[in-house]
Amino acid sequence: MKRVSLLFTLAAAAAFSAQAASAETLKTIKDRGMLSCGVSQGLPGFSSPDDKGNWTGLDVDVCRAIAAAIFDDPTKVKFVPLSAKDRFTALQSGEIDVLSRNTTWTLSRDTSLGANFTGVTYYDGQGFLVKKSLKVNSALELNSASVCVQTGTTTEQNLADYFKGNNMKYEVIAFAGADETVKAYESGRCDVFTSDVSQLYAERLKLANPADHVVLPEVISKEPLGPMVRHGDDQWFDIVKWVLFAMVDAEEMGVNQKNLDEMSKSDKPELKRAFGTDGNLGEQLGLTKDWFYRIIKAVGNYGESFDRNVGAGSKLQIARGLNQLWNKGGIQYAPPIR
Ligand SMILES: N[C@@H](CCC(=O)N[C@@H](CS)C(=O)NCC(=O)O)C(=O)O
Repeated sequence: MKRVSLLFTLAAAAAFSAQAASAETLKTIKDRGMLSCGVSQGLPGFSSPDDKGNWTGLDVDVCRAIAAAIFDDPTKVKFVPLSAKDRFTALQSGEIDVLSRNTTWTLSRDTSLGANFTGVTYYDGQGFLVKKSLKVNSALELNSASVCVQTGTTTEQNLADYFKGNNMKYEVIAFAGADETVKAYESGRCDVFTSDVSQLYAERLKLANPADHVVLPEVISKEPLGPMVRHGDDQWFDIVKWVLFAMVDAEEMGVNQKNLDEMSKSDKPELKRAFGTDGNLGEQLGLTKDWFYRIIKAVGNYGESFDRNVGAGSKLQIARGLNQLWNKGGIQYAPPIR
């Protein structure tokens, strides 16, 4: 009997200390009064600042949605611009609470960085941008090309695989930052610029004459992009996961920024659970009952964020494609809020 109760006490203590440790990130953020979010150094549609330092983008919306869930205020975010090379160290060191920076989920990143991916905000793939004047129609015509690429990316690795796999030669010209890479391409230091396709569209907008450049049809890799959190705080891991899921589920349930107030009064069981008028799911996450309302009020559902930042309502005009909801022909799918 004694032994059993000792074991029980030990188990309870372990559970308690795990809970205490797990509350750290949320507590740190609340004490600081601000979420620290790692983003790119300026990638239109995903994360870029305007001339007043106001950040927008699909990756930025994830940060704003998390801040809204915690503080009911999407402006309580400190954006930390990070190069591809420096992004993981910033997460490991605790400089940022979450990395939301067009980062591809791979096995080695998931296992070797002391961090976890929390979901997929954008299903991407790698492509090539060339000048139309080069008269190239396919990536398979790029034998002996010089290719501009950013260091510390999956892009560098896929580039090697693709050229090797197709018995083609190439010269790599690598840079640490996106701007340098694109400038080098524009000034003719290389024939090709390679990156995630969404980024090719985004970076093409920065060129003097975007219409002089074409994205080749080949997509040579899978680049599921998503936010990352440090290992060791499962509550925080859950929060970041479910903020993203809330945005996707809201779209599926037909909840958007315009009809939010009306929908929050609905009698539908799934809506009552999401809005916290039935149960306490938000509190189970360590947030408040109205967490879902706060998120959608701040950034809208996933589809609204997609359209505004990279889709039909944006300069990028990217089609939903794979990023459409699973029941509309795409693969965006979130577990149920229940
Ligand atoms: N998704 C790839 C590529 C990410 C990446 O950093 N791509 C460059 C290509 S332009 C970029 O976004 N740079 C933006 C920046 O450095 O701010 C990865 O996770 O490694």
